[in-house]
Amino acid sequence: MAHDPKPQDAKPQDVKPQDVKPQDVKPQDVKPQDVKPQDVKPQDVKPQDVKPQDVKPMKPEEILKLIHAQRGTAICVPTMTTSPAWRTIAPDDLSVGCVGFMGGASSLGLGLALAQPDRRVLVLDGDGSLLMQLGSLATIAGAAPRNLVHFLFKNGVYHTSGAQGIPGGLTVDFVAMAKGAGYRAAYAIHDIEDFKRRLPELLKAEGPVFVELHTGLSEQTPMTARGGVPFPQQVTDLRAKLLKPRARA
Ligand SMILES: Cc1ncc(C[n+]2csc(CCOP(=O)(O)OP(=O)(O)O)c2C)c(N)n1
Ligand SMILES: [Mg+2]
Repeated sequence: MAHDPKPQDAKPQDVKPQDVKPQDVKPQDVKPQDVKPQDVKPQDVKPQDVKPQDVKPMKPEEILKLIHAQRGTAICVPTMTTSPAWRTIAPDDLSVGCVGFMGGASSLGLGLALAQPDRRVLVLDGDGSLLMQLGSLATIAGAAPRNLVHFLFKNGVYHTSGAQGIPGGLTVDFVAMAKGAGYRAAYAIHDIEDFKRRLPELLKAEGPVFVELHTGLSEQTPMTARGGVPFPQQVTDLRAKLLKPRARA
């Protein structure tokens, strides 16, 4: 006896395009290979779609040299691949690095900013690190330290641990996240000349200020340039410098 056709009996070739209603198509049904270049309109391309090969990313070391030259008496909190470069560029700095506790640089910077309200604190963060402790954006915005500038070195990868892609890669919009969390201001900078022009203002601006820096990979990582002062010793040294009357810049 012939049976009634069941949905599982339908073959793909039995389904005609005109049978498919827009409401039947779910976003997860669209495969990248289904999208043809001619389907993409210029207005569909968002800044976060720009691929690294389209723009020349800034060199982290150049950024750090500019920050070093203009930091004044600021305390700096480098982490991950900004750490070895910062050690070389600013060996006697008022700084304390964050390497053993991934994602802690911004919270460490917040504590320092609250403890030293008359001094600038500059966090030199990694994108993978910030993603790991994203809630720190809201914590910082809530505490609203006027003296904190949060620089994010956005390279799209966990460079220190072998350059694996971070979740979302370069599409993650940290500026929107920082603004959404409540930072007083948040900017993205792609070009070193633009950074040079804007840095003096950024260092004076009322915080918390967030600056997403589009960078390439640094020359060294904490894995290729091991060493440096252990964290507890860095804290002791920084405390001694800060408590000295007229702590040096
Ligand atoms: C909780 C935790 N998970 C993983 C690691 C291993 N780890 C060390 S460095 C690193 C990557 C850091 O990436 P990012 O913050 O983007 O800095 P970059 O190295 O790119 O400068 C990872 C995953 C860690 N240290 N702690
Ligand atoms: Mg990174």
